[in-house]
Amino acid sequence: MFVWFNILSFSIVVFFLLPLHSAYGDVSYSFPEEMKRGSVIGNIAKDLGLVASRLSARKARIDTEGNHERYCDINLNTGDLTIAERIDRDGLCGKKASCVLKQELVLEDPLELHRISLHVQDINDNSPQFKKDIIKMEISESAVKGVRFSLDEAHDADIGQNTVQSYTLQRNEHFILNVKTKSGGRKYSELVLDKELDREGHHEIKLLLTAMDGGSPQRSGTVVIHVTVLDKITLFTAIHSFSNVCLHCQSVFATERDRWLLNVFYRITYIL
Ligand SMILES: [Ca+2]
Ligand SMILES: [Ca+2]
Ligand SMILES: [Ca+2]
Repeated sequence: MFVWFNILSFSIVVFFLLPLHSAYGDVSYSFPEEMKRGSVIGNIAKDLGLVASRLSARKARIDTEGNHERYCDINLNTGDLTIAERIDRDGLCGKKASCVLKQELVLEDPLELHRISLHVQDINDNSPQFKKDIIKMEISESAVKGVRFSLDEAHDADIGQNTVQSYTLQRNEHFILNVKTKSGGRKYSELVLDKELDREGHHEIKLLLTAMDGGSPQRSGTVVIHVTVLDKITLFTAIHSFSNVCLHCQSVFATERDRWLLNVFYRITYIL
């Protein structure tokens, strides 16, 4: 009698506790972000071995874990799991390598719970962007070949190959581009002086810098680099130390053909 009583007690405990505390099975789906509302992710009734025609009678519904948004819905006639809300991986998971949303399938009669994991894959729906439309730089014409200038990094809300992979610089006479990678894999670029500047040749240079991602189709973003070429400090100093060699100075200014320096020269002449 003692043995039978214990077996009976155990059976009662199991019968009442199992449906309340345990999910019968979990299911997961992997699909791209930004699918249209109503798109079918999979057939959850089939995947869990449920009879689709009984879903309505069993009051099947999708629930969220905690206070999260309900991202999917169930078609009670077919058992299809469908998209209920826009799923933007970039906004929901940022730079995380994996983006998993948790939902639940609840059947009320009899009570049955199944956890659903939605693995959201990144698509290339963002272009690289620079913080500003223009990068302003001032470089002296005394800068030597090989000198480097760091440029602002472009950002892209996507991940992996869909984020910034390379930069290109518009072809020009004076600068080349050096692309570098930070420890986390982020890419940025440097402007490298390849041929020395001459203010009298060009006192302003405009270059187009393009950042590209590695997605398909590829997306890009641009910024204008505006370089102002500054005069050599030595010439500027020469004007200030101007004393009794005015004719010599005139020849220097004439050779330089520099409008700004000539203005200074005329002013000094007037004082004299
Ligand atoms: Ca997105
Ligand atoms: Ca992108
Ligand atoms: Ca994306």
